[in-house]
Amino acid sequence: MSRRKRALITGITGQDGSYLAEFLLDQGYEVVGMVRRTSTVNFDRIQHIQDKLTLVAGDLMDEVSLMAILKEHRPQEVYNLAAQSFVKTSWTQPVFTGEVTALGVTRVLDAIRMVDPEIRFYQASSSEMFGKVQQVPQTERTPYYPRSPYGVAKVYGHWITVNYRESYDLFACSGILFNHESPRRGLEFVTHKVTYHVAKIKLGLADRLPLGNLEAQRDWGYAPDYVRAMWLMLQEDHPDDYVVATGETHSVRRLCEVAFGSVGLNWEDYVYVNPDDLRPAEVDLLVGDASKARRELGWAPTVTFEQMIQMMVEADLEALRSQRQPMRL
Ligand code: NAP
Ligand code: G4F
Repeated sequence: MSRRKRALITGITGQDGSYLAEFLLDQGYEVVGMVRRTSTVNFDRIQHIQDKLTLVAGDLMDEVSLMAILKEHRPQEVYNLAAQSFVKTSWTQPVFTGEVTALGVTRVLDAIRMVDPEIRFYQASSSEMFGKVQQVPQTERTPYYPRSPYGVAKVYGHWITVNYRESYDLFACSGILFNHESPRRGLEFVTHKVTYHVAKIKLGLADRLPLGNLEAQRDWGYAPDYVRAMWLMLQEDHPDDYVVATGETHSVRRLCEVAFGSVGLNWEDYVYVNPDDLRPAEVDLLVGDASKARRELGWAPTVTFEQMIQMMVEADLEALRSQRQPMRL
């Protein structure tokens, strides 16, 4: 039997899953990644490490597949990163979002409870749970007021994690992560939508950028910093919940200024408000207080907002120049 620690990641094909897989491999883990059966393979973000991973088919909609994976691969740690994660889509697919993003968490927890209750569990909770914020900045004690079907589903996922910890004594942690971005971010999210358009405009491949609410403010951090926090939580003596955030907030307008400014362009010459990009209900302001994570986990962010946006613009320019798909590597 191998002495290396083994971790299971759901959502390994996503932004965070790919960075967490890299991080755990560097820590000497065997990494098992759960992937959905799709008609077209979408392993772009993990292609470069695919030969070091064990990929297994499963779905958060299907508890049988989760139990089978746990029985066969016997991980000591499970990171549940899989979700329908795009807030806007949660209004057009609210039931599906609830099935995956909310009930999916119960399916994983229940599989753990039945197969091996010693497994340490990480749940990808979200600052979207704070919604119409009741306190500024937001901490682990701030009440939730979700503003989207996605936010509501994440509140369920959060509380079922707390409930299984208290009911069955599982080592179950919830990371309340504020927005985090990278060159691997999906193109539908605002940071990557902006940096990709900046790169296209700079190269003469586009001339306008439609956006929604320019006044929304977010606490944007760098994804590789955030996956480190997930791992740190599962190395503690006791399971707990932690806010992970930079403590700084910026508006979408400021994001545009920084991104266009990084290639010498004035954002106001290109950006226009497209009503289709507005949301039925908005989260106006998110800014997190990660003092508990700093104090107890020794966690701190290493990359500033400006550095990260610059990095994303450069990656998009590079990808477009070499005619690669921009969103992955
Ligand atoms: P992402 O890039 O959208 O990745 C989502 C992952 O979930 C993908 O691998 C996707 O697989 C998988 N997935 C979706 N439905 C599934 C299902 N039914 N069964 C199994 N897998 C499924 O998201 P991310 O940005 O990496 O975020 C990771 C997690 O953190 C998510 O739970 C998200 O809600 C949460 N979160 C993210 C942020 C952030 O700012 N990034 C902040 C707070 C919380 P496919 O590739 O097959 O679609
Ligand atoms: O980039 P976004 O789509 O991210 P959002 O809604 O904050 O959600 C992300 O962060 C959450 C953590 O708080 C995660 F849980 C979730 O999974 C996801 O990763 O939008 C950010 C802000 C919003 O206020 C939105 O209204 O940008 C505003 N925005 C303005 N124009 C836009 C656009 N967002 C998108 N996606 N596209 C636009 O054109």
